[in-house]
Amino acid sequence: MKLSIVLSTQPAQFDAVAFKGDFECHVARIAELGYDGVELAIREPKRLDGNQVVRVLERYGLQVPAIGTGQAWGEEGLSFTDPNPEVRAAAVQRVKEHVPFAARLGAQIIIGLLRGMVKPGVSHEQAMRWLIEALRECCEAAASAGVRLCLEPINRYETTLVNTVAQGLELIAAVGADNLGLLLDTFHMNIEEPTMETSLRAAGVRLFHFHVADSNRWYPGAGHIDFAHLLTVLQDMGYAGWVSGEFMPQPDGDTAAREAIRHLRGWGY
Ligand code: LER
Ligand code: MN
Repeated sequence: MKLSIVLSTQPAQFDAVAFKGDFECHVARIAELGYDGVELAIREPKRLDGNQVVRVLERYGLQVPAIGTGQAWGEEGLSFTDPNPEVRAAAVQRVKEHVPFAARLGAQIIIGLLRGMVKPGVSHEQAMRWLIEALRECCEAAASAGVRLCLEPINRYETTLVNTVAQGLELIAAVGADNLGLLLDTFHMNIEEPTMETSLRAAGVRLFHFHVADSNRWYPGAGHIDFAHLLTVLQDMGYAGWVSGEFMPQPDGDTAAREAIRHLRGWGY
């Protein structure tokens, strides 16, 4: 099973990222620890020196399974479900701007918090209609470049839109695009799903990407989630995607990244 870890290409507020800051130094360390890839968190692709990023990744032999887009929400407040149409359009535009670099890297694009949440004065139904429209437009733009989108169900304390796997699958059916699937994250699943195994199996072939953090959002092995069991389930499902570490830099980023791979590889996957 291929393992990656989330790495931000610029400083960010989101704290469940083990590595932020000096890009090349972190890429070198991630490769040295034995990871196969890095999941890049990118706020604004236009401001990124893509050639430089690719050079560094090639130098250390790392792949990029997915690009995270949540910083555009966290730092700029962009979302698919904002009552202001200009903000919604800017969020869609931002995803479209991720497509060329994602295509170059062979990476998927993650839609996490960029979907937004139900804002005051907006009904849940209206927010869902905006979300479906936005996803259709983004999926169409991505499909022409052969890029897939991963919608991440996120726990109720972070958003009021799409908290569970069942809601994620309903949304995918409503959007009706073959290149839309789910990113499932053990931290959110531990809060929202009755059992992780049943929900993983329900996602089935629509599981495009997988985030791992333990129950406390520390590295796998620091809490009470049974990762040996989950990896067995993924294998049994024929999951051919990546397992990507998204956890807090606790007690520090380096220790967290080292302990995560030791724990996950320790089961022989
Ligand atoms: C992003 O992948 C995530 O899991 C969210 O919790 C972001 O807040
Ligand atoms: Mn996640």
